[in-house]
Amino acid sequence: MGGELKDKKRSRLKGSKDKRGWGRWLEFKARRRALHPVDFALRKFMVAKQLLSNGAADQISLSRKEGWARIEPGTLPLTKEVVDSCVSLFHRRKPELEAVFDTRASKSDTYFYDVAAEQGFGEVSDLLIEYVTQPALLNSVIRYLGDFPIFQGASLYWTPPNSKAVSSQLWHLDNLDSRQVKFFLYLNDIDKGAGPTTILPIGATQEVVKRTGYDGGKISDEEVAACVPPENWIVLEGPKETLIACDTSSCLHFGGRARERERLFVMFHYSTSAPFAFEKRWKVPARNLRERLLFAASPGRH
Ligand SMILES: O=C(O)CCC(=O)C(=O)O
Ligand SMILES: [Fe+2]
Repeated sequence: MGGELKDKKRSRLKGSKDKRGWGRWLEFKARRRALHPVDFALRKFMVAKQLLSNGAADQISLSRKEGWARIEPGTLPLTKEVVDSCVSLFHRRKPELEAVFDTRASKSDTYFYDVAAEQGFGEVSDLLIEYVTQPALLNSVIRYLGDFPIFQGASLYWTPPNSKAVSSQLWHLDNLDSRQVKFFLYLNDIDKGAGPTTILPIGATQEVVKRTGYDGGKISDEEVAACVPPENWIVLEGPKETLIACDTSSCLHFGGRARERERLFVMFHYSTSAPFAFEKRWKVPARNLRERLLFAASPGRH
């Protein structure tokens, strides 16, 4: 039995041990920061400047204790505009997506599709940039991360009804960073039948990690339920225009078990700066220092 348990655990770990653990992260970040002193200083300056000049604009309260927040429709400026534009983009692209989806359907890891994967966000791009850089949103990210973040990108995810239980349809933690903020903006009403994202807050996650020895990869419903009963799982159902913020590196989560209806949402996320300083260069040219740091982009419009 011991061997069986070990094997099971090993298959879950898959070499992820090196990527986890606070000690390793702190060491890694300290090294990255030492390698990029100018970037580090600029980011510290921007945190202070951004929060001092725009503190009052905060509209999202993302607690470091819980690690997640629900932002109701009508709260954050530009939400409706982004939702309407992305829904139109989806409908324009849907005919070609269905063909792509058919060719991928036999692959077991396919249950959702990034509508912006090949052609980006097209004419919605400028609006989206405005949305993801607005102080009302950015300030909560800065406060949560304690750093001027790096924008890690945006996707427009379509989950057709499916009967799969693979990949991120299973409980897991993301391993992009020791801490990150991921947003899910709902483009349709997402109820149980549409496979809502389901999470555990930080405290409950830590309990599961402690009791199961989880150290990366996927973990079964049964293992999670043995620590936290399903009635305490947070099922993030919500109407169109709901915005969810979640630290998916610190909160166990899954989603996409859309058994009855399709699900459509925009996902965008921010990491701390240290692991990525100036290594990632977005196609978006920066108009100012804020965008340059946020997108780790080159200065200048062209
Ligand atoms: O499909 C979902 O709701 C969760 C996706 C996920 O695991 C992620 O974006 O990190
Ligand atoms: Fe995830």
